[in-house]
Amino acid sequence: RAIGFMDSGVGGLTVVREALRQLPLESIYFIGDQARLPYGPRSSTEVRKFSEQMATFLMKKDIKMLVIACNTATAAALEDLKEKLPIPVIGVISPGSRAALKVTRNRRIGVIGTEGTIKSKAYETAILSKDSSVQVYSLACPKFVPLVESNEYDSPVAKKVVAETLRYFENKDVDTLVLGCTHYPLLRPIIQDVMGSQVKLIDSGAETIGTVSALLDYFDIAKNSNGEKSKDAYYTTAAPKSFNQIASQWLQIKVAAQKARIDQL
Ligand code: DGN
Repeated sequence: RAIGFMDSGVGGLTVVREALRQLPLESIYFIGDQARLPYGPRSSTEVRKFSEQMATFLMKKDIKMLVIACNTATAAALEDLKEKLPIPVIGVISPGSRAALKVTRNRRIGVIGTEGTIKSKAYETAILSKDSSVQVYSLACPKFVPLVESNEYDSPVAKKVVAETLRYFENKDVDTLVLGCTHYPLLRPIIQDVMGSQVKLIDSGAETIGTVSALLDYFDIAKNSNGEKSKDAYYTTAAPKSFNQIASQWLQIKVAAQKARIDQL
């Protein structure tokens, strides 16, 4: 059985990339809800509803574990899906928070994400509940997801937007920055450049796959270790052309996504 991944768009592929690297024998079913992105500005009730629809779609494909490869959806729907689904459900926020605490030395942590994620204070809550002595500086970056989705993530426009947006951190002296949106690792080289090499970037998606791996062992959900892997499948609710382009480039494999119609979710 496959591991299911869901996101509002191509961002979740940054988590899939880590899964392909760290768990090469696991099959992957991915769905991106590109027809309804961005999720960032939507209400949590709406994001919860869309997340449930995507989870139901993947459950019908018979998955053994669900990764909510989207911070916005994790903040809005993790608890709900954990309660409703009979399989383990993993979000990206807790692993990202743990990693930030492990890495920071001066105990000043920055978090960037969508409006939905930042408004929910999910990172602050997760970080401070583990260690209340750290300072957390959070910033919503609503311009970043559209840059990534339009395949502009290494363009001069992207450089300008990222530099302007992250100016907020100029006097915050953070030594660690959580990329609290799964789209942001595609902007990683630019973000690193703007923040300076002394700031450590946390890719919450990459951290999440470590948790997935541990859970596969813990629940003894047969890690596919017989050397065979069934075919991965990618779905998007929009026309697959742009998805395929970004996915093939980012994952370095040929991706031919199928269209999942919203009215069939
Ligand atoms: N990739 C999603 C996240 O991690 O929050 C959100 C992208 C969006 O729809 N704005």
